[in-house]
Amino acid sequence: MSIRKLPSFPPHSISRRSFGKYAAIGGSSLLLGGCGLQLSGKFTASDTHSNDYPTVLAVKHFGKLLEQRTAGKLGLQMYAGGQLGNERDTLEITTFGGLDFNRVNLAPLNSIEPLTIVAALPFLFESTQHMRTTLDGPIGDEILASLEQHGLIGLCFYDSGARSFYNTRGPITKPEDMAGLKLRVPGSDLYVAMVKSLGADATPMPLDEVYQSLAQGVIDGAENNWPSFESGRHYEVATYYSLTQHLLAPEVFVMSKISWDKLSSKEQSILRQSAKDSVPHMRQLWDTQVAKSKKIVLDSGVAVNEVDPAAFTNLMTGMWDQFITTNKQRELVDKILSMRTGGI
Ligand code: GTR
Repeated sequence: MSIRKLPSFPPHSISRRSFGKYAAIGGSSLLLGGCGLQLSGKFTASDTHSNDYPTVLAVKHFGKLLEQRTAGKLGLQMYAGGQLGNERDTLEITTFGGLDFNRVNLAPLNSIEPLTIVAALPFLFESTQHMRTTLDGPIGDEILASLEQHGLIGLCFYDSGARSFYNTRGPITKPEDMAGLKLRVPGSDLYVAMVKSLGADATPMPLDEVYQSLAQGVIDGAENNWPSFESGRHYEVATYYSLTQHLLAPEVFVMSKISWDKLSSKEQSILRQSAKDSVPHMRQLWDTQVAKSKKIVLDSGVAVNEVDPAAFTNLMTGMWDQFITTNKQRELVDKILSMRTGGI
């Protein structure tokens, strides 16, 4: 009798809210059975963002390529807007094969796989180009491959721009301005430490709770890129956006290893190639969306300010060593630094 090794997800229970959403589309019994939903004969995919967000459009584009290249045998049904739950919950469901695909940020993977921490370090990438070149090559492939032991097939990275702080109180120009601010972060110890290193308080919380928490004063601010700041309507309540640009961490597109293992090797290679081919398309969508979101935010009267990055860089890179604890992580960080054109 063969015993299937379960993915090494850290202790966590799927929230009742996510489980309810998931069960509503017929997933509860399948969750226990550990096989993909395959409603209407199609693979299922989850994304926290709304239907017109670049990550969602890119995954749909991937689905079309897959359908064309397999003469309609394989296709995809997207559940956008967090319909099936938050990223952490849906990731766990994906590892158990209850969902076939998931597009998430690196943050929820940080507690699962140490190599994902590398690409999520603040002020590591000097530019979008540096991030793209690094992750398009062997370093990116190594990080994606590290997910397999956790029940996930890493397919590709997507752009996520630069994350900066926004809040309801006033402009942040130096770390001292952040003292006492209560800032939302995704559920990742790395993010908590980043915010603490600047002297603010960190509150981990799923993305879909941020708008209301800002409006009710439960938190003073958060950090994210232009498109998320805009599409979540956070700019309507947090009217100060301070361009710290501390993180250029990418998004990741993953597949359940359980679903993957059911495919022939020919189908697997078509699928992998289709994911890679969706990346240039996503980058175009992304650049267009950043420009659109910027305009909406600026037109709304949000006070946007530049910062002198030096003080932020010193404090935030000062905490790298807490998280870079293995030789492999160190090796990748050193390689990434050596690929900077502006020097280390
Ligand atoms: C966005 C990202 C989401 C999610 C979100 C967050 O930029 O696209 O996947 O991670 O940030 O802050 O939770």
